[in-house]
Formats: sequence, structure tokens, C-alpha cells
Amino acid sequence: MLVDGKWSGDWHPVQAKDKKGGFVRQDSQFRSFVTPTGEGGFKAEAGRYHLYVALICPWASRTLAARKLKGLVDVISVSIIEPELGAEGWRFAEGADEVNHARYMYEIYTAADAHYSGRATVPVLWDKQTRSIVNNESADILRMFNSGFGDLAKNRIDLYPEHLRPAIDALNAAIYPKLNNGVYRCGFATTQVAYEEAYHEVFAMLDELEERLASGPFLFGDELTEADIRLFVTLVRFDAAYYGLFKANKRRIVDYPNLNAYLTRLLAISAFRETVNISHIKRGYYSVKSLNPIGIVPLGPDGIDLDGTGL
Ligand SMILES: N[C@@H](CCC(=O)N[C@@H](CS)C(=O)NCC(=O)O)C(=O)O
Repeated sequence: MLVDGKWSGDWHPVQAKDKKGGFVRQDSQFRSFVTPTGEGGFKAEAGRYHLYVALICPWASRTLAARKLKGLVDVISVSIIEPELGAEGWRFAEGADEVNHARYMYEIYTAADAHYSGRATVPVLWDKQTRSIVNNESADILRMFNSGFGDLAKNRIDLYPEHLRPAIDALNAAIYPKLNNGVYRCGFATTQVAYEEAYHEVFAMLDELEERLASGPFLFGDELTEADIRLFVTLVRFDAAYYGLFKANKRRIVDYPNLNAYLTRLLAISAFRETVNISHIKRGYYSVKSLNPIGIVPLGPDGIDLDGTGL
């Protein structure tokens, strides 16, 4: 991580621990918004903003799916980092960052704030005009892509419709700790107690969602919303990474008929399918040395060989 703008120590996945040894994720520090009028400093303009992502990362992949669903592909450019996490955190392949020509993701943070302390996470929404980070919280970026770019977004789909907002917020608030972040709490637990607590919450939530998705096609009936994007990115990584590496191994998603049908339904939509790259996902997760010291990347499971470009 960065301390006062300097990279310090080797990268380690466990960000902080609670009293029981449970994994605690750091809060995002850049929280500004792009708006159609520019109030708050960031005006929606084509070509002005750049998104830094990793295809392994569920949070970053939320923003890639929203960018495509909203028809913002020509408005917001993207750089994709390498899937493996090394001693200096995320790394760019030669020439991958055409905007800042960075070698490591932490350089984007120090370019925005020379004294930044914290982790250099993705996604990051970068403003080419002021050379600063607008936002590094995927939940915010999802909302920004939904409405902050106004008419620049070619597609009219509303991922956070007014009449569903309280219900979407309530569902997000349940799914995030128990499932989206729950799998990480399982994988990065540092005590048996913390692992077991997370494990039970993950599968209780999957059971609940299996029941909910008996009627569909989406979490809120016929309306595809941000809640579907947020669930999708976890489900599509589950059997390939979380089941094995994170020891979330009571059941796989293919073992849940409704969840599996839902995942297949979403994968038929190009914005979802093309933002999934299973090889990046496996290489990235299985590169975490503390969980997989020898670094062997599993070949299976069969049947989920997606190699989307993310764009
Ligand atoms: N709150 C952030 C979390 C982002 C996050 O934790 N990203 C991970 C990748 S999946 C990351 O970049 N980790 C690098 C690190 O923690 O040093 C969001 O949702 O945008």
C-alpha cells in the first residue's frame, strides 16, 4: 500500500482485521461525481474520463458492464491492468496505460495525490482534464454511469429507477456484506471462527437468492437494475475462483438451478458476457501468494470458458 505517497512493503491481500480475525475492506477515498451540469467540478464530456480496471476484479467489472449497458463505450476510455498481483500491487503491461503511461496502479494514485495513503485499488475513474481521480468506489461509479453522463449515454435503460431505489438499496445492503464481500471474508479470514461465520453467511444468502429467483427473470422482475450487475460479478467468479481458492465450497453455482439459469440468462447479454474473462479471473485470484504459494492455476471447471475483452 501507499503511505504518504510512497509504496511501502510488499503487497498483501488482508487490508485490516477485526477482533475475530475477519477481513475488513478499506473505505474508498475519492468520492466525487461526474454530473451533466458539472456541479461539484466534474462535467460530463465525451473523451474526458478514463476508467482503470482489472478483469479479475468484481468491483471493476461492475463498472465495465454498466459502461456497455448504458452505451458509454465511445465516451469513456479504458485501461486494463495485468491480472496478477505482484509485490508492487497491480501492474500495467507495456503500453497498456495510454493516458498516464504508468507502470503500476499506485502511480495513478500518487499522480492524483502526491501524499495519498491507502491501497491502490481498481476501479478508478480518472479525469484527463484536471489530472485527478474523480472516484475509486465502484458503487458510485455505477450510479454515475447510470445518470451522470446524461444524453451522452446512448442507451436509455435506467439501472436505478426511482420507484425501486429503496428496494435496490436494501437488497444491496444485504448482498454486499454476506455475498459480494462475504466470499472475500471467507477467503481472507485469518481465524477458523471468522471463516466459518463468513461461509455460513455466503450460503445463507445464496439460498435466499435461489428462492427469490424462482420468479424472474431478474432480481426485480422484468427490470434489469444495478443490483443484477452487482450480483452477476460475484456469481460468475464463484465456481472458478471462490469455490476453490476461497474455500466457499458447500455448493457451486451450477448446483443451484435458479441461480444457474439466471447467470446463463445474463451471460446471453453482450454487456455481461464480454466483460468476463475467466482466464484473467483464474490467473488473478490464484496469483495471491498467501493463499496459493506455488501459484498453480487450476484448469477446471469445464463449461465456463469466457474470454471477453472487457470492452
Ligand atoms: N470499494 C472498492 C473496492 C475495490 C477493491 O478492493 N479492488 C481490489 C480488486 S478486486 C483491489 O484493487 N485490490 C488491491 C489492493 O487491495 O491493494 C470498490 O468497490 O470500488
